[in-house]
Amino acid sequence: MIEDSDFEVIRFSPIKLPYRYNALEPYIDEETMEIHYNKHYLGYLNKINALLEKFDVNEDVISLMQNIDKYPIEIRDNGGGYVNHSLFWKMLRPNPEGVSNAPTGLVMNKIKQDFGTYGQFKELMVEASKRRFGSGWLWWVMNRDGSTNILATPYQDNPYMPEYDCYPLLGIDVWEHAYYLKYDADRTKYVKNILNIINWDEVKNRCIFGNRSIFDVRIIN
Ligand code: MN3
Repeated sequence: MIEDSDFEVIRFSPIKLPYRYNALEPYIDEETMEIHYNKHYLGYLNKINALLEKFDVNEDVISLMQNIDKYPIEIRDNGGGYVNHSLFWKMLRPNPEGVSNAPTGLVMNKIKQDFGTYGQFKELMVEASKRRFGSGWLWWVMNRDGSTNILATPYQDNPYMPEYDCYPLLGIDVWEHAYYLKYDADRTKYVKNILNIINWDEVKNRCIFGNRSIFDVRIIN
């Protein structure tokens, strides 16, 4: 039985970065990672914890996202920021030698089924990232019927929120703070490059869990 790590791990406490700040080079530089983790991520975490106390919120993290319309916008922004980055750190892995990082097995089969080829999947990711004007996130998501598609959300919105109502398989931060030190304004180059460090094992686990029971869990919850 595969546990859904979103429920097990994300409880408004910091996810430890599963690699060193410089481990994602040459694709993401050390300074960007250090600022992104300590300033941005821990900033969202501190703010959401203060807001939960202020508004006396007692929901678990995922329920909070699913019911986000009941809460003030600061909870949406900081709670979303906390959840999205907690997922994001685990979706990356080092690839210092720059070896080929195409998905395999179950993930590749799902991509072929829904997008034709991995090349087309990558193209659609890049296109969606261009259409997201301003800050946001790029996602590969699973719908309730098991189909998947690419989604770009504004600010710190995420697929759990009711207007999207789907399950995140892969998420990529496309805020400028995620890439501008190394890529300047070239979001396209950043998105193409980050595909070299996607942790497809993590994505595979999410595919299996999403496929099996995420929506049942959500209903019970
Ligand atoms: Mn960010």
